[in-house]
Amino acid sequence: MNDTIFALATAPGRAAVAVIRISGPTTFQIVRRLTGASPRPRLASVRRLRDDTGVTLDQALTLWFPGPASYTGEDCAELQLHGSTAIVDAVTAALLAAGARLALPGEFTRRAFENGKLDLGQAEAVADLVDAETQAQARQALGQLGGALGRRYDQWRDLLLNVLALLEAGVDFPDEEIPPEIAFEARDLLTRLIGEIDAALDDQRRGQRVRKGYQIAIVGAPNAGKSSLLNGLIGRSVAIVTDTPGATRDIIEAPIVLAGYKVVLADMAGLRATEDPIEAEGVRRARAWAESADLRLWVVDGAADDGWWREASALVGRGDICLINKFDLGRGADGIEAGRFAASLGMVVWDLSLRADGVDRVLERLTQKVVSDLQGSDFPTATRERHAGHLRAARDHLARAGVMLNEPELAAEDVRLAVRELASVAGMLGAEDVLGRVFSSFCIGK
Ligand SMILES: Nc1nc2c(ncn2[C@@H]2O[C@H](COP(=O)(O)OP(=O)(O)OP(=O)(O)O)[C@@H](O)[C@H]2O)c(=O)[nH]1
Ligand SMILES: [Mg+2]
Repeated sequence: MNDTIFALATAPGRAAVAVIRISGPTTFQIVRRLTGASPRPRLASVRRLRDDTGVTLDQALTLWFPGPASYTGEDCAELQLHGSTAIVDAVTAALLAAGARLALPGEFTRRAFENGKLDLGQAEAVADLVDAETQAQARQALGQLGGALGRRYDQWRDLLLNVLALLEAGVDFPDEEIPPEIAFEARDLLTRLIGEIDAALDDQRRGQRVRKGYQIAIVGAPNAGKSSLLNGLIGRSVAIVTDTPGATRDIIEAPIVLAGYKVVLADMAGLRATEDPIEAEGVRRARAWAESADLRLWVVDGAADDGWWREASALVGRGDICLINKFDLGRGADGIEAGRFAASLGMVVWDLSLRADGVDRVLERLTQKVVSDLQGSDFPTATRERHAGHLRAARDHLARAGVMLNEPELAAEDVRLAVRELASVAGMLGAEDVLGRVFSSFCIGK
């Protein structure tokens, strides 16, 4: 059986109220020992808390939730204390003396998961909800907490169980080929499922982008106006702007919120071949960041004709944005050639001047771009790489099953493995190390 755990559920430090949560088999005795009275289920009562020597520790609002109708499914209690460090410390000492121990990060939610109160996707959603900084992140986490993720996987599992039933019928004809109508129906279901999983995998970055923030790399040659753009977009001068090329070396990341979505902008070193080892390291880091970003904003000095625009041309592609800057200085060969090159790749090209009204125009169009990339009518099927990994593995098993329908026993084995992969997303086959990894990222008290 589990022991009894407790933790401060509110942020540490001075506050009006501090909430300590307790969960486990001896919760009732512990609350009675501290308050001198038996708690009543789901009823708030103001009680004087005392330690074993009878010294009053605080006057607190106490709540008692007998299991299984509680967050963890175990007996739980909440002590709403006056929010001073002194009181929290004194009550902590009294709880330790009463035999409870401090909870590990995520341990309450882990117990809820183990008692069947939540599936693993919902438990992850609890952590995401606590971490949410934008409304879009909170909305996504709430959808996942409401079971939106789990329902998709349940539907797929049901379909696969139908396929298994078909294949098992095929196994009953040991000496013959699997009857063609059964093979046909099984293949049909498998193809449909593989198509749906492929679509979900295509879509999987959307869920992760909302959760982690949409990463935009501001790339380009030195002196193009990258740092000017970053400063303009965030409305503060965090990056140094000078007319000396090669000013920026480190990656400067700045979070902003566009239409409720978290976006991370990164300004970086201008790309060029250089002898300076510090600048060269900056260029190497810039390339790496830009390659893994969700979008590259390619800034070109449109008035130049030194050909430096070519330095970034291998990094960008369709879906990225080419921003030809310094319109106020007129157009040099670079602006014209880079614009043609970008258009030939199917990139969007914005011709503007950051000195004039360019920043506002970028902000407006960038917001549209982020909304159209992140908004979806469906709940995303994968909000973490863990989900996508199981989806890819399930898809591989189904593809193998599809070409082995003539050997229904082997095909059925692959379908069973695919079912396992899908079930793992909800944590139904939770391997200990996976659970450990998921719950250790929580804060204590959740
Ligand atoms: N005339 C004009 N100058 C601009 C415009 N945008 C930026 N500049 C100037 O161009 C110079 C370089 O700007 P930065 O923002 O530092 O360029 P960068 O791309 O960050 O340069 P590195 O950090 O060296 O790679 C500065 O002197 C800016 O004031 C513009 O629209 N018009
Ligand atoms: Mg710069």
